Parts: sequence; C-alpha cells; structure tokens
Amino acid sequence: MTEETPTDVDPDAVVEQYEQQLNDVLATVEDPVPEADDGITLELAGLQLGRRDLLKTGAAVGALGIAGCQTRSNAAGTATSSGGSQSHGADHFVPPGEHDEYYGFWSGGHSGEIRVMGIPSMRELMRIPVFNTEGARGYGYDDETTEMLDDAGGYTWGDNHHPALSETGGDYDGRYLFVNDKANGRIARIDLKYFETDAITDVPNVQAVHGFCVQSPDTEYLFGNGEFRTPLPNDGRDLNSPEKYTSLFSALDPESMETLWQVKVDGNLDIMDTDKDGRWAISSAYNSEGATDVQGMTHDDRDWVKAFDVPAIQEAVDAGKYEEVNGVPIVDGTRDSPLNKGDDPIVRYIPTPKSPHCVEVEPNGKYAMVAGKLSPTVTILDIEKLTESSDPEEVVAGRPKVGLGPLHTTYDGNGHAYTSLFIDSQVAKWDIQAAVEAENNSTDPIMEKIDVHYNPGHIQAVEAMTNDPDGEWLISLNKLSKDRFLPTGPIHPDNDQLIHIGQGEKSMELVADHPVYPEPHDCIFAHKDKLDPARVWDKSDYEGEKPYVEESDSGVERTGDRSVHVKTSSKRSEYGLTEFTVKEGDEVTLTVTNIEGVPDIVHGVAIPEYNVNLAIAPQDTREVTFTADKPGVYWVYCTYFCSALHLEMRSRMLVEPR
Ligand code: RUQ
Ligand code: CUA
Repeated sequence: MTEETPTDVDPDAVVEQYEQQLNDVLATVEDPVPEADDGITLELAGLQLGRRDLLKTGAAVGALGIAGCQTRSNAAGTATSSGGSQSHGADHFVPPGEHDEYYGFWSGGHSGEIRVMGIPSMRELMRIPVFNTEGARGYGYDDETTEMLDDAGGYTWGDNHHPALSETGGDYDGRYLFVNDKANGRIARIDLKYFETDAITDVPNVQAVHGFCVQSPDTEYLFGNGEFRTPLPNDGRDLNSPEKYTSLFSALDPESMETLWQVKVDGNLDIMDTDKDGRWAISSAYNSEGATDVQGMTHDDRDWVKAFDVPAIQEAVDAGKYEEVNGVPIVDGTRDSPLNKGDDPIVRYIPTPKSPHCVEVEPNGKYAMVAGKLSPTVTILDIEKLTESSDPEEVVAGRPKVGLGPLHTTYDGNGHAYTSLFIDSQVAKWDIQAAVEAENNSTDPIMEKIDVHYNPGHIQAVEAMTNDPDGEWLISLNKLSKDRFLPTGPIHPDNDQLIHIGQGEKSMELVADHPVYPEPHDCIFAHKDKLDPARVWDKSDYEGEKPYVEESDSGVERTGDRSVHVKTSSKRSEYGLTEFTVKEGDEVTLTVTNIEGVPDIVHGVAIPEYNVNLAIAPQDTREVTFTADKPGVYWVYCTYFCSALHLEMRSRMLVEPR
C-alpha cells in the first residue's frame, strides 16, 4: 500500500480542487427539483456523490405520499375506542434526501427555544433559540442578540408555550412566527426569512403571559394573556389583598412589537384564540374565585370565559378612557366597569364549567370550543350570537361530553373536532354539527377515541389555525412517556405521537412515537410552500446597521485610549486577519463578516478564555465586544467544520501587557 501512496501530490491543489467541487454543488442547492444527473460529482472519502444523490425531492415525494395514504386508510371501524392502533412506520417515512411536506414549529417550554421539525417524518430540522442562549448558533454571545436579551429584561431563560404564525387573509403568510414566554411575561418574534429571533418585548404590568395568539384573519394585533393576578402597579402595594389583584389582557403591534394597550379583568386569564373576522378575542379563565391556593381556585362550578370586543376596546383607548400604568393605557374591563354596562360591553363574561383550559376557534369561524379541563365537556360558543346578544347564556351552542380532562381542540377542516383528554390519555374525535344539535352532555357526537401515551396537552393538526386546514396529520403532545423509550434516568422525554387522520373520513391511526426534550406545549404546522427562507443573508437587509467587512477591510483601528475595533472577513479557510494585537485592558470590538456566497458554509469565531463565540452564516456580519484583560496569546478558531482545512482556519489575538 505504501508504494502506491503518491508522493508528488500538492496538498494545496487537492484542497482547492475539493473546494471548487463543493462550491459547484452548493451553488445549485436552491433548486428544489431534481434534474437529470448533470455530471457534477463531489469526491470525498472515496465516494462519488452526484447532485441527484444530494438533492432528491419533488415528484417522488408526491407519489409516495399518495401511496402512503392509501395504505394508511385501511384501519378498521369508525366508532370504536381503539386501544390497539398499530404502528405503520413506513407511512410517514420520508426517504433520505427528500423533503417533508410541512414545517412544524414546536415550542420548547422552559428550554426557551423553538424547534423546527419536518412533518410527517418528525425529523428535527433546526432549533431557534429565543429566550435561552445557545452556543451552537452563537445566540446570546454576539452584541446584537445579547442586547436584545438584555433589553427584554436580561433573564437567562423563558418558558415558551404557544407558537403562532402570522396570517394574511386567514392563511399563514410565512413572515413571522411569534411565541410567548410564560415565565417572564414576554412575547418574541422570529423572522422566517432567516429563522432567527429578531425582537422580544417584555410586556409591562404582567407576570406569566400564558395564552397567546395572533389576530385572524390578518395579523394586526398580537394578544397575550397575563395569567397570574397581581397588584396594579405591582410596586409593594396591596401585597396581601388578593381581592385587589388583577390580570391583564395585552395587545401588541406585530411590526413595532410595542405594547399598545391592556385590559384589566376579574379572575385569571388562560388560553385564547381570535375569531376569523378580527372582532373577538376569546379567552378561557380559571379562578373566578380570586383565590390564591388550589382549593380556593377550584371551589366554584363555573368560571368566566371572556370575550374581548377588540374594535370597541381600541375605540375606548382612542377616546382616552383608560388609566396609564408604566406607560401603557389600561382599559377597565372588570364586570363593574362603566365600559361593561349597557348593551355593548367591551368584555363579555360567559359562565363555563369548570376551570376551562383552552379556546380554539374552528376554521369556519362560527364556533369557539372551550375545553372544560375539570369538566368532561367542551362548551361550544356561537361567535355570531356573541356579536348579537348581550346575554351570555344565549351564546352557548352545545356541550358534548368528550371524556375526562379535555384540554385542547384541533380541526381537520371537514367538520370534525379533535380534543385531547389529559386524564383519559386519549384523543376524542367528534362531529361539530352533531354536537350543536345534540343535548348538552350527550356522548352521541363522539365518533371515535384513540389511546395516546400518555396524558396529552396540546394537539394540533396541520394548518389547523388557517381558514382551510389540510387534515392528514395530527400530533398529540403527550406530557409523559413512562415506559415507551429506553430509560434515560429520572427525567424522561415527553412523547409526541403522530396520528394519521386523513380527511376525517377514516379512523385515526397512531403512526409514530417521537421522544422530545422537555417540554413542548404546543406546535403549529405550515405547508412548505408557505415559507421561503433565505439560503444566504442578503446584506442589504442590515445595511446601515452593521458593516460588511471585505477581505481588504480587515484590520485593527484604535478608537480610543482603551478601545480598538478589529475587523476581519472570514472564508474557507482563513480569516482576513491571521493575527491582531491589542493592549491589556482594551475594550475590543470584533466585527466579522462571512464573505462566502454559497449556502451552508458557516464560519465560527471562538476565542478561548474570552467567552467569545460567534456563528456567522454566509454574507452575514456579527460583532462582539469584550475586554482583553489577560495578557497573552489567544488562538482564534473556527467552530463550524467548514472545509478540509477547517482545523487550520485560525487567527491569533496577541494581548500586550500594558
Ligand atoms: S398550555 S398544555 Cu400553555 Cu395547554 Cu400547556
Ligand atoms: Cu471556517 Cu471552520
């Protein structure tokens, strides 16, 4: 073997050849449709990979998808309690190199992140840090994201529950994903061009923004529910007078992300949704008792669902009918408020059994479903009656008995509702029209139940929040996995289960178990055609905010007695500066641009012992500021495996003693 080893190979030429091949392949990555093999191959580790091998998508997926549906629809029976769902792994299998049909966005609970998954494969595609810091993406390490997190309160974690996609005309428009932070009362926006968090608002006057949604059909407002009742303002007054605590419904502007106004109400606020016409935001609630412990909070048989008349509230704000607390106009929406007297109260209080948890409006916008949680029923509210009638009792259109512990409801777009049953560990499918026509507490509208494992919270079907859901897939987000996976110590994963629902004409079928890291609450799915993420940064998007450092701009500029600005480009396999010198005690601002034009070549910047960690995607610039307080030599290295000479991609920071 040794005699065959070529001795006259120029390593630089080999590397150059590989990188040219890589460039050629990556340059065509944006084309989503496979073409006839175009002869471009990438030689690595002795393998010849054609472009087709790397980029299989399209027609083949469609054909397999249809075949999959046909085999899926053979489950027997339509109205049985099905404990024996079989797993058909192949049904949701997406072959290597092919794409999923849907993007799924999962909230990460108290991990503070969003997870992006492909549906139906359930493959994790990406994580988007939001309220957490994340080394792999340099989030919370560069100046920009650090400042954003600091300005939003400087908390180091968040508890994100309810992701929501921006809508235009009742459909996902692919611009933004929003999510709440229950822990620190914040709302964040993720730019879906770059899949990055671009704004976080710390909502004044509230603790625990729990219920959260965007306004349908056009996202003109974001709505967040303050779940915990507190004194207003919470500045040391009324400490032990719970009867004076209040909770607030907040409206934000999705563009400026400013808190526009708030409405104070009696009792807690929990989950909410809006109608499809831009008038009502409807919120579930518990603790109408105004208690501070669990016995007190669950004492009464009914709590008050609240329907907020958004245009009427906006009118009250415009007319100056508010008090201002911490810079936010607060409108009085309590039951005794003058604004709630007369025929057009700004908030309607609808008695509902018992500690109801969710509100989810069905795709036609006719009904809102309120799951009873401690009552085995779902209360159906007729939204049109809400508009016409000031008698809350008239608004209730039906109340099917779905099972124990109903929490959340989702839709297939064909007249069926699917409700998660936390206590029964089941999903109940029921017929909406039949439930409206049936007597209250009837089980007749229930078509079918399927066991899930175990204790589901949210469930979500694909495109379920649009006016025109797709059906096909439903995910049950189960809180407990118990014995379903290899044990991993005392903290178990949650279990997200994929259920095939077709168009609602067939039995539900459990297709896959999927362990998830703690602790998603909710998810939302958009068809892949509704998103158009950038493959590389468009530098005009940050022009004027931060520089674009060309190779020739690389250098060190002293900006003060104790401050320097270091600018460097980065590309395979070198930084624009192979070394730079600063003085002990200097405040160093390091600006790095990735000048690569091809997708998927990210460069990192790590400086040992200075907590510096940047991740810079092609055509992007990131900056970090730190104090060079320890004299010595510090290697600067690239953290992303970007080329054959990735390990050699280095610079040196020399910190001269003062
Ligand atoms: S919530 S299930 Cu925010 Cu219903 Cu968690
Ligand atoms: Cu650049 Cu590794």
